Amino acid sequence: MARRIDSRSDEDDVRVRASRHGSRPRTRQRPAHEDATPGLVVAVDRGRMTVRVEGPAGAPVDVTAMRARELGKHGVVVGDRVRVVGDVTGRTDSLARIVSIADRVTTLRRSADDADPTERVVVANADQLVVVSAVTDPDPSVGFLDRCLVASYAGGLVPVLVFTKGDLGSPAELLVRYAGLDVDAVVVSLDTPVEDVAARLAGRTSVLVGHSGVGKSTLVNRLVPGTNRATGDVSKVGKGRHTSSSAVLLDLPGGGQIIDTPGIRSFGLAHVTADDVLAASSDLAEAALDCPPLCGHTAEDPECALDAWAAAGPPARAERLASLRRLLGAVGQTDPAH
Ligand SMILES: Nc1nc2c(ncn2[C@@H]2O[C@H](COP(=O)(O)OP(=O)(O)OP(=O)(O)O)[C@@H](O)[C@H]2O)c(=O)[nH]1
Ligand SMILES: [Mg+2]
Repeated sequence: MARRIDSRSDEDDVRVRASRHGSRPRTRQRPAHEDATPGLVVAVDRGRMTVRVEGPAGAPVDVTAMRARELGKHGVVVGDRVRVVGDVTGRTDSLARIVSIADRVTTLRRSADDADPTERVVVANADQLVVVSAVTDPDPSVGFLDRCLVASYAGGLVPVLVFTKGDLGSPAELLVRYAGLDVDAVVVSLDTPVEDVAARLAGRTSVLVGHSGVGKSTLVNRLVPGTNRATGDVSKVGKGRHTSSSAVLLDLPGGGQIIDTPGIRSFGLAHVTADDVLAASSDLAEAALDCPPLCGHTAEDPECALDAWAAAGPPARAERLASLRRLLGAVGQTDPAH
């Protein structure tokens, strides 16, 4: 098939317009910014981004940047790989412009709440979602944990559960609840080392999510020595107080990166389907090919092929299916009470 190839370059595409100030060539498309500097968004704070670029000596330099108008409505989140132009020295009061955003490899999304089911991107390009829950203080919300796991599968991230405050209570009930899923779970407390967590984070980009006060920033401070993320008083949680107010990416000493995020109360899944979740498990996704169209894969779906899949294997399969169906119960919800 013949294809028309448009060989004009951006520079050819120039309109000349007379103005009060004389004629000035105007490009319809902006230059391609081939000389733009690549960088990684490590923080976003009210429209101002911190972009980490490689400085002249090869050392990382943090540059403050804004979105260029040509990005349109495309948002920029922590973890985005971008290109910046302008002042990339990182000097005080310098400002660069983000002119392009690379396609995201993974996208952790959540919908805000019932009144506003708009999808929000939490972070980009993370490969692991660390779902943090305290054993107690604040009390765990298993519904919330389930929804985080669903978002993780739907967004292409590998989930890990971290139960904090093991010094204040027993994690046994939580561990039993999630044993049927193929999810790694770690228990931490202030009086034990964080090596187990560090080992799971090495070489990966992980994002921490969880309710306010569960100990995300406390964990980050322990994992990245020299970091001083503010940590808060749990008694103030629930009164509109979040200790951390924006997401921040930090380098881990053992390689890899960790992203601390502000506590969230809910994890709406308005845009997730049962098949998005199943897609994360190749064996289940394959078994589900025999399901009728639009099968929701729940126990109430009469011809769901996953029942036959479970019956044909060892008892662990039935347990896994039951766990998965519990998670699927959260699919399609915007802002459940908990
Ligand atoms: N006893 C005990 N307290 C902990 C543990 N981890 C964190 N804390 C305390 O829990 C409180 C809240 O910790 P933060 O690290 O601020 O919690 P966060 O998840 O970052 O909260 P937000 O930033 O609001 O989302 C602080 O007082 C911590 O000292 C733990 O393992 N055991
Ligand atoms: Mg915090």
